[in-house]
Amino acid sequence: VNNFSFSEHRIMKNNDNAKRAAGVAAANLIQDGMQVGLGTGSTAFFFIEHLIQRCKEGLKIHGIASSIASHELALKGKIPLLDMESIDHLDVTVDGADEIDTHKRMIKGGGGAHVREKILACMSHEMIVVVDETKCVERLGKRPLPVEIIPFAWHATERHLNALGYRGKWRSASHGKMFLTDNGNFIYDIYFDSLLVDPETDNEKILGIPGVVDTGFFLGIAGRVIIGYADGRTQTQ
Ligand code: A5P
Repeated sequence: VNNFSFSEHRIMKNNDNAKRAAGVAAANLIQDGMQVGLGTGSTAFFFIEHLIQRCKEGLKIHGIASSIASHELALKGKIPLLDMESIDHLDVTVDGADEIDTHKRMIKGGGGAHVREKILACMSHEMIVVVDETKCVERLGKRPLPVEIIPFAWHATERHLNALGYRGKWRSASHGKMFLTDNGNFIYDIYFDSLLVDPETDNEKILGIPGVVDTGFFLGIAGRVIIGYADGRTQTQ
């Protein structure tokens, strides 16, 4: 039996207590029989970790992961996993965010997994968002907006984005190579000059460019938001 402890393999970071509190609270909402979308990132990690614990204690669920990393984590923890071809809806998806505003609009994709994350969230009866308090903002746009782009179109798409006034940087992996998503695409991170007034319009403009697979905007998708604090408290909105 692989009796692993995830936390032993990670370096504790500043917000880990807050992230863990949110992740654990979300995992405690999962009920027997649910089909659950598993998010990606350091906060979703704590959710999956606690869900594994609950499954070991007898919780009966099925999961489907939004990234190869989360799939491997869940597989290792023996959460029974589904594949996309076998499902047409999910009860709930639990996932983190890079930023979330007062209207529950989000920027996601810091880990480059936002396309699959959005697919699972939109198949779900509810997307539960788990964040530490630093992710909560009045207005979006301080963090870059990840845009997934088909490699064939990278040059044309960048020119098109720039012509519309969106400027950014291609995400690189180690060794200076282009970062590749789980879907085999590139990520262009758009940096905004000022906070966003109308993310819906920005989203439509960017999505209208051929070569763009999807943006990291999640607009009108979030259900409950569980905010974790460093002292272990959580607040649900
Ligand atoms: C993954 O691509 C992202 O959408 C993450 O869900 C988001 O970046 C939040 O990640 P953290 O919980 O690690 O901040």
